[in-house]
Amino acid sequence: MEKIHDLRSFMAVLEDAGQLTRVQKPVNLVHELANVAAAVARQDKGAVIFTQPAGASMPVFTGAVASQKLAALALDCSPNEVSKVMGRVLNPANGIAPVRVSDAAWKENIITGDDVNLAYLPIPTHGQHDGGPFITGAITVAKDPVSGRGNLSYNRMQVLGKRELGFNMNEWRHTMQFYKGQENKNEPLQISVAIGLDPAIMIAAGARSDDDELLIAGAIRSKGTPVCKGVTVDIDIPAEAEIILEGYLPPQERRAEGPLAEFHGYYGEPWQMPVFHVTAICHRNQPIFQTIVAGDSEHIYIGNVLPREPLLLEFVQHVSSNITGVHVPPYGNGFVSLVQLQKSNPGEPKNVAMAAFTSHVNNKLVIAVDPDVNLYNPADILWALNNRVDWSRDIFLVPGAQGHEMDPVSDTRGVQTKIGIDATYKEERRPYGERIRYPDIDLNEYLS
Ligand SMILES: Cc1cc2nc3c(=O)[nH]c(=O)nc-3n(C[C@H](O)[C@H](O)[C@H](O)COP(=O)(O)O)c2cc1C
Ligand SMILES: [Mn+2]
Repeated sequence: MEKIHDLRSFMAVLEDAGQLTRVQKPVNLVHELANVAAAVARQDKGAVIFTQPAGASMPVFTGAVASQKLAALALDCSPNEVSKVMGRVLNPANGIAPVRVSDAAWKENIITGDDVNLAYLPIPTHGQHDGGPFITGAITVAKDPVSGRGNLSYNRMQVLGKRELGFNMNEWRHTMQFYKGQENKNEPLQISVAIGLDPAIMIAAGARSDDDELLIAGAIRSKGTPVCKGVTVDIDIPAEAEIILEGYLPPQERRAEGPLAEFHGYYGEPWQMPVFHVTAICHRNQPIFQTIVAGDSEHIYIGNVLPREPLLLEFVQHVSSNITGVHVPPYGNGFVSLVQLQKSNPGEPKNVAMAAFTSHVNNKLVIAVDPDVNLYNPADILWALNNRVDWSRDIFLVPGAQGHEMDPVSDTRGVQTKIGIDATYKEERRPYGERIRYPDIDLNEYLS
């Protein structure tokens, strides 16, 4: 298999694996592109390249990491090894620092000054009630003006003008801390934005590290990410990106941006946010634009599934040596954790569920299942809930616990009730034999 080092080599890997859907039809960037991309993800047809969206100057790629299969291809492992590999690469001891190089692929085309115009980029309007076109599949590459360390993050950016983007960042983000430090000195924060990337960088940016998240991308590829200094900013930027935006966030400036489809499955509210003034657009020849369909599976995979599963595994293994798998399912919006175990004691699944809760504040529903239940198949999880749970004996509620403030059922401070469910088979109650199984068949052997 070709080694992945940029978006193009990843697309070649996807193509070989039959995991790249090509859409030649000139879809509209407003709603239609996102609708098609979300349908492709739902039907498990891999990532998508829109070769010629209507009126666009370049193709648009999306769905890089929208399923377990795709995450496995991105990480060069098998689907059931994903959480183990993430555990290895998120361990700070395994980080590999970026490597400075003198030239970058994206320096092939440099647009600066008055020539900068965001209309040049095919920025989609994704959801029906989104406030307008948003850059959602880009990585902010920033530098701490105090320590000089780098940082990766996702920040949705709404087009507000020819060279201005609303720049969303929550209070506790590293990039916000850098910005606040500059604002206190009445100085701007320089930033760069990389679009069209090796999925190692996309996955790394979804994690939060106290060090530069590019060390995680290095760990994924067992090789330091090549980085190159910007044209108008003093930041080390991944050299093999398709497109780079450079610019700054001036102090004391806020504008409304939003709403946008949020991770919990509703539209959010407009926020008052800093403004990104773009000073340069650079790109490779024949660039590929990349986007993420907000509120859909790729968003949850990168933000919740991949960065959280290693800690979930560590926490449940602390109370049980019988764990056979864990999964944070993307359809659970990051509120659900599944744990699979070969229990040796009737009380063990509930202890495992209690441990799972403590792995992340967002956990609201934890389900413990047996090894014969497929963690990646929602229908199998529902089968276990229906056929192995007595609702008064096998669940426990934790009222008044802390969850995510944006969880639609918690109060505005995130206070909510959590529920743990032992969905394992209780042999002592009523004996059953084996589950019905019609084994998987390669239909290519039967259909022609
Ligand atoms: C697709 C996606 C979009 C996101 N959008 C935003 C956003 O608009 N604002 C924000 O503050 N965090 C957003 N996040 C979360 C952060 O980017 C992410 O948690 C990151 O680790 C923050 O890193 P930092 O603390 O190093 O800045 C998003 C995450 C994902 C996966
Ligand atoms: Mn960080």
